[in-house]
Amino acid sequence: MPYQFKTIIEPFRIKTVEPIHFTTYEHRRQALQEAGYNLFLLRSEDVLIDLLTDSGTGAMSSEQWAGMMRGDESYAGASSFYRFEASVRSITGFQHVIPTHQGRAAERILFGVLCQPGDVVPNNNHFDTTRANVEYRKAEARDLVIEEAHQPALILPFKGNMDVAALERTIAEVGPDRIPLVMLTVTNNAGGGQPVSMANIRAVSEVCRRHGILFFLDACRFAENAWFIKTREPGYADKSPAEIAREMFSYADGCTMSAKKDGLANIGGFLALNDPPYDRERYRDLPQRCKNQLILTEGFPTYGGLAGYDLEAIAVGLREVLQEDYLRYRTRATAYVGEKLLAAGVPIVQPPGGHAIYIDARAMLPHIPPPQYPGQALAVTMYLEAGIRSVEIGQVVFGRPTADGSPEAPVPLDLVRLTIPRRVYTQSHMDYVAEAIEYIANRRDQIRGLRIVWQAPVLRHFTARFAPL
Ligand code: P70
Repeated sequence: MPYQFKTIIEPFRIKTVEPIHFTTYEHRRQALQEAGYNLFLLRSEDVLIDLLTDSGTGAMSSEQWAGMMRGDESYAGASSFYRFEASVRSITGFQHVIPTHQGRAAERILFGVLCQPGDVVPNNNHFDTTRANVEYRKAEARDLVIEEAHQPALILPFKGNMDVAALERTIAEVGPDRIPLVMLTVTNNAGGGQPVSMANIRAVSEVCRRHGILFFLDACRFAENAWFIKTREPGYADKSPAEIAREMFSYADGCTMSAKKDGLANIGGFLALNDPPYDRERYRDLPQRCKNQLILTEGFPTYGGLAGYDLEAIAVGLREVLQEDYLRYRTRATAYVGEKLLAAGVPIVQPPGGHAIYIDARAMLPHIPPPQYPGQALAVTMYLEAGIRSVEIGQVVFGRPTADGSPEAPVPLDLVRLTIPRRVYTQSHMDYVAEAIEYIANRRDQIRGLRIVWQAPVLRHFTARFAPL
């Protein structure tokens, strides 16, 4: 037997490099002040290591760049579209493939066509734009993740699962007529990047079918979810990630997708669906009505707001993301950061997710109450001390201001997400991140909370301005 080496290495070598920018403490202090302590408002040149998001920030492969040269920029019927459609169909099995400029455009089209005021849309956890697009239709976005997901330190293989009994109760209470669809977000981004098991996907699908309700996956990180099923769920060890992904999609009627994540592309997304199997008035001609909306705001159905070369990059990326070498490295690289932080005594959401490590800021900074945004305070400190840009996923993203200016009701978790772009940073970058966070953790008592001085009525985290307390 040949020796099995234990070190999991990056399954690529680097052909193009991009400099990153070192700045002084004083420069960062100034930049923060000008940005109103909102890391979204920083210039990227002022950031050393950018862990704001894994969305659109990945490095493309030589095969993807080669595909881009093949891009057919015809307005209608471009060959790039047919390659894109074939790739999406082979992975998802869905009949209708509608390209969009990113995930939220697919959400807006789907919810715009399906949702009416007073409806309820259950999900394990809606992510920010998904919730906003449901609420924009005056429908309720209801989170039904299992109770255990609210205990950050608890280790469970599938903490992204939906509470199926809670789904049954919701349907009984609201009535199936007011539930246009049920969604599952794989992996569960708002809840720590935790996966959903195949058994849970199947169970949710069965409930939906029994009540004649459409079931969609928010599939942004479907490949990472498939890998966790392969490595954690009995019966899947010998199946390929592609086979597992295909089974995941087989239980759903459609999906929304941001190709900026597991599409390994810098822009793009899609809505893919089958003809609804139920005879309900609001499902009539659903794919066609989605395409009509697409033409109104995104573009003709064979490009949907994307260039031909974007469609090519996605077509190739969707296949590369399912390669075992890639997924083994991807999940290992993320877990590596988590293990280093745990060893330094930093509380994180356990077990490590696929695309990010989530620091439990409420546990780390117990002296800062939720209405003073402990996650934002930690994220700001990480930038100030080390030039690292992370993102708060907690009170700032999901909290809502009160009408009378009294303290906001606390949301379940205050997390800071260290989001790892795909195929971009090396192990030494992550060693630096871990060292910086350990340094900050040792001085955590000195961190103070913030207050919001300005906020937009929806998706406030992108543009809000803060002041230190
Ligand atoms: C992220 C970005 C996007 C997203 C998602 C899920 C589960 C849909 C979408 C929308 C958003 C973000 C958050 C903080 C900082 C920067 C960006 N998630 N569903 O990083 O897709 O962005 O293509 O419209 O995670 O998690 P799209």
